[in-house]
Amino acid sequence: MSKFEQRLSPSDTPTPPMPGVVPSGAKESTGVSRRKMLKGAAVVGGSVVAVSAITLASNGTINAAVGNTTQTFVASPGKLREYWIQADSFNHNLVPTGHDGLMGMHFDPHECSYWAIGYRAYTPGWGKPLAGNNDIGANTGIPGPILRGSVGDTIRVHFRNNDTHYNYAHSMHPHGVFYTPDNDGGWFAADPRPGAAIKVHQSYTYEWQVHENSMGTWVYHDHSLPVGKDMTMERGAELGLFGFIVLTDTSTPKVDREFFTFLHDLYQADVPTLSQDYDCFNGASYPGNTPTYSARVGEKIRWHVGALGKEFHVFHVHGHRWASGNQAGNRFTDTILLGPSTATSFDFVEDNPGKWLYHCHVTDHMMGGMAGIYNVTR
Ligand SMILES: [Cu+2]
Repeated sequence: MSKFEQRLSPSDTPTPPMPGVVPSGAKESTGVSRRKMLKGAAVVGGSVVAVSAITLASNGTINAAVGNTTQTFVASPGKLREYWIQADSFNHNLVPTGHDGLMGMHFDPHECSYWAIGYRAYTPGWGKPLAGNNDIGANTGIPGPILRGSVGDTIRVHFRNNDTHYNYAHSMHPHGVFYTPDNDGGWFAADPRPGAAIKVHQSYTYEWQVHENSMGTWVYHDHSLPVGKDMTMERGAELGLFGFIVLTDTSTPKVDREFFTFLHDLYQADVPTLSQDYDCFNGASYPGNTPTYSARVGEKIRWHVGALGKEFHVFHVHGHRWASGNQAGNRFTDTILLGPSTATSFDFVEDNPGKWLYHCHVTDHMMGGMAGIYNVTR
C-alpha cells in the first residue's frame, strides 16, 4: 500500500505495517555481521580540543585550474569564524498546521511528531541559543545554523552533544572545506579518530579551512558511529542533524534574498511513532508547513538547495528558470537533480509575480510532503 493510499484509508488511525511486508523505505538488515565487525572497537570521545594551524590568507587573487578553464578566486583577509553548536533532542511536529495544502489531507499531531535531533548555534560556552537571523538562518534546529566563510577563513566549531533523549554519540562532518583527519567527524571503525563519536554531555572543537576550491554551497551532517539493532549509519542525520555551509569570496555577487531548502526523508520503519514516511523540506512536510518564501519582482534571488539520506530528488520551481551552466545544450533549466549530500545554489532575477509551487518532482516524494509555496509580488 502506498503512502498516499494509506492516507486515504477510511480509518483515521495509523495503519500498522502488514506482517511480513517490508514497509516502503525499509532496508535489508545485515545488522548481525556489522555488529560483530564493530565489536571491541573503542568509541573515542571526550573533550579533546583539536590543535591545527590557523591559516590566514593574504589579500589577492588566486588562479586555479578547474577542468580546462581557469577561474579567478578573490581571497579576503582570513578571518577566524567561531561557532558554538549543540546537538539538542526535542519533540518535533512535521506538519504543525495539521493540514496538507497540496492534496488536502489532515494529520493529527500524534501521526507526524517524533523525537528529533537538531544542531543549534549558541552564545559562547553554549550559554543560550542564538536568535535566528539572515546570517545563520532560523536556528530552530532543522536544518542547523548556516555556517559561512570566505576564501582564506578558518571556521572553528565548538560542538557539544546534548542528545539526552537517544543518548547517541554524534559528530559534525563538513563538506567543501579543507580539514585534517582529526577534524573530519566521520566514523571509521577500523581507524577510530577524535571527533567522530562525541558522547552525550561531551564536546569537541573542529577546525576547517576555506580554500579557493571550497567556494559554493555544501552540507554538514552527523557522521558518527552506527546505532540501533540494525546498525544504521547516519541515523542522527535522518533525525535532523544536518545543515548548510555557504562559502564565498569577495567576487561573489550580492543578492537581495537567499532561500535555503534542505531535502530529506523520515521513514516509519526507522521512526515508528510516525504514521507514514515523510518527505521534508527543512524538517516539515506539505505546503503551509514547509517554508513559504516571498520575493518582489526585480529582486536578485539566490536559492540554495541540498539533500541527504538515501533518495534522489528533482527540485523544481514553477514559473521560473535559471542558468544551467551548460553552454552547448539547454542553457537554462527549471529543475535540479540532487543525490545524498549534493548541494548547490542558483541565482535569478525575479520576473514572474504570482503564487508558485516549488516541490520535488519525484511523485512519491511530492505526495509524502516535499512541496511548498513561493509568493512573488510586484
Ligand atoms: Cu524527492
